[in-house]
Amino acid sequence: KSAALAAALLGAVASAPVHAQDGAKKDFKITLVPGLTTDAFYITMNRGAQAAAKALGITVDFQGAEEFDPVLQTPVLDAVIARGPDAILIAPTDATQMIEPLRRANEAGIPVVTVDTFIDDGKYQDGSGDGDFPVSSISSDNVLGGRMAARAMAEDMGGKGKVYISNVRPGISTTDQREEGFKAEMTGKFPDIEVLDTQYNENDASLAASQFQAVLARNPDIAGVFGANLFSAIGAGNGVAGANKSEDVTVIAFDAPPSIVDNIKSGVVDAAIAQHPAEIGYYGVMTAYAVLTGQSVPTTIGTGFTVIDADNVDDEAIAKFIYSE
Ligand code: T6T
Repeated sequence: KSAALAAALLGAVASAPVHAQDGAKKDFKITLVPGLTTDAFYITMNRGAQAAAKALGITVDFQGAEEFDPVLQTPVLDAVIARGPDAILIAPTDATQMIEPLRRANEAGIPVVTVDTFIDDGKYQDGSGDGDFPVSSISSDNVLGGRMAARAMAEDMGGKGKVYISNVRPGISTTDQREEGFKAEMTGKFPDIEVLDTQYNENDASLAASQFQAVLARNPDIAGVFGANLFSAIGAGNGVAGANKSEDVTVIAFDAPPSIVDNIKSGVVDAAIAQHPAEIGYYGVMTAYAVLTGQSVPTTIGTGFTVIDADNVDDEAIAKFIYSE
């Protein structure tokens, strides 16, 4: 029966009318606007985007600011819109503040796909919210990632002790969701772990490191730090190592640049929740291409995680999840 159904479906595909846009322009130009240009996470995302561009025979360029800041990202975006690419992939640096700048792209007829971070509630094309217009959101499930970080931390700490989250700033969809997931998991499943106030570091690893010293001074029994993104995690690791506290303090990192991998090998970082940024870039470009060639697309695409720790850090299968620089 199922063979007959499959044959019927194949027949239907084979006899489907040729899409009206086949034979139309295909040498599309897409711009990828990262959260910032000098971040291994976005550099890796661009690697995936370039792989997709090559497969499709189209062009993707990478234009961004040097810091993760909506005030700096907006003029970059305006300049990109003025050049009129066929589509924009963007990691918006603030869920609310980037809605109006991105509306200008939409009004200029340029399809917008958000990658990594999102605007508004991240649920697009559902008829609700000011930022409903992007065609798709391609990202990690950051609430889940935060929960995974909490589980890794609780396991390493034996389920009890004081911890805090080192985070960038409120208003960023990804890092807000990681914090939400981390706290929900700790509150719901690990009642003997106390989560202290979050320390916001403005994406500055040095500030994140000095914040560890300050938290340690107030809480000599601090037992864990969750670095909720690459710079927070590098700072947390440096702060803990600088205070000679690696034996007593569990560090869980979000993101997996080479320096965090080195810190796992040396025992400063206990585990990293690696995102799959190359997948985000690859599927972001594929999604934009689908839209440009008249296909319908999923409004959200979720990419996965790989947990890296001392047990698997040297495995061959892990190497492809270490970010490029
Ligand atoms: O963690 C990533 C990204 O997912 C987040 O939105 C911002 O920070 C990073 O780029 C790492 O620095």
